[in-house]
Amino acid sequence: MDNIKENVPAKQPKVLSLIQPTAMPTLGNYLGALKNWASMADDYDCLFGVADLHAITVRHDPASLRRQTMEMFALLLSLDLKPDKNIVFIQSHVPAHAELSWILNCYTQFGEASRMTQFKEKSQKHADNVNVGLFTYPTLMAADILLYQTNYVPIGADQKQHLEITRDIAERFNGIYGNVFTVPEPFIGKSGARIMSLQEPNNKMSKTDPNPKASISMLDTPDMIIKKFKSAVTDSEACVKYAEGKDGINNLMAIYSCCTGLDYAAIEQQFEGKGYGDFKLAVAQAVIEHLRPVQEKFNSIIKDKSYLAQCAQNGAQRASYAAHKTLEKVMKKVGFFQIR
Ligand code: ATP
Ligand code: LTN
Repeated sequence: MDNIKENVPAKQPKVLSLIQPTAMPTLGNYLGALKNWASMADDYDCLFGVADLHAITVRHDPASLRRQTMEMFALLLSLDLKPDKNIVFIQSHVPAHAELSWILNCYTQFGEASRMTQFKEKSQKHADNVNVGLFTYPTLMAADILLYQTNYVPIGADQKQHLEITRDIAERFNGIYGNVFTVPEPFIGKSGARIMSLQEPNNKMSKTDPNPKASISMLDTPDMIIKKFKSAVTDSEACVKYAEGKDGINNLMAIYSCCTGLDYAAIEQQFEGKGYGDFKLAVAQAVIEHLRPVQEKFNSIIKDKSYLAQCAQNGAQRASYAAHKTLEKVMKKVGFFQIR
């Protein structure tokens, strides 16, 4: 009996995170978020997905959304996310997300949704299209998370408020109907992995920055990467040292550290007496090597449309199965008439 127990794999805590297919991710998204996903793939029972339903909360071009969703999905398959063990899927392929989000809307107060800073920022940025979907963005995100009884949600600091409202909604629902939802915890990576713009190093590197020199896309070629690092903004000290006021160099050191595993003292030692030109080239080379395996895998996967379709279907089926257990329980609790 004991032997049988030993052979049964222990149940792993559940992890879920999604990314919007609004543009090809940057080196910032990779080092700050996607690389963390890959590092959790072995030790947790993970679901990773493309948040295409969230992407239509701002005006978009349908053809671009279709292409970007496929590219984002192919990119997720190119990371070491263990898709045989974990679930990699596209949000709109699992109708339970939209169904649960409607129910959660009815357990979310107008006032609490109005306090979301992302809603306030995006309503200002897209003043001509302040749609109701933008307002209920957090309840869809809560549905993503709560459907799978998620324990941990890897997110950037900007999404913390959305996780807090998710916890509030879950606790409120549980308070009325008993233990229906697991109350999730945020999993925020090291702040060291906040990568800044190469042109304005006190702003974060962002995939929608209109200046192409400011960010490294995950699919940039080696030549583009070298060019962008050569033109990265630094300072006039010509000394590779991590210090206050040296935002440009600090950022390059953070990137180099993430890609090589070296700490700042080791980097300072390696570049002692050398100029910024040498350092920038070394950072560019480290990034090129770091992205190379992901790019190679992406380039072969994106060409294989039938493999992509097969993976998307597999992800959708497995996610739907997992989501349904919670959705059915919720529907029963709120009193919907059940046929069976
Ligand atoms: P946008 O340009 O549309 O604001 P973004 O590049 O900021 O997008 P998001 O889609 O908002 O990226 O975020 C995806 C994930 O990447 C989040 O977990 C976020 O915290 C993380 N992330 C985004 N930018 C950075 C960055 N510069 N450094 C580290 N992590 C980042
Ligand atoms: N809002 C997130 C993307 C997102 C997400 C989620 C993250 C949608 N659903 C569920 C974690 C869990 C963003 O813009 N980064």
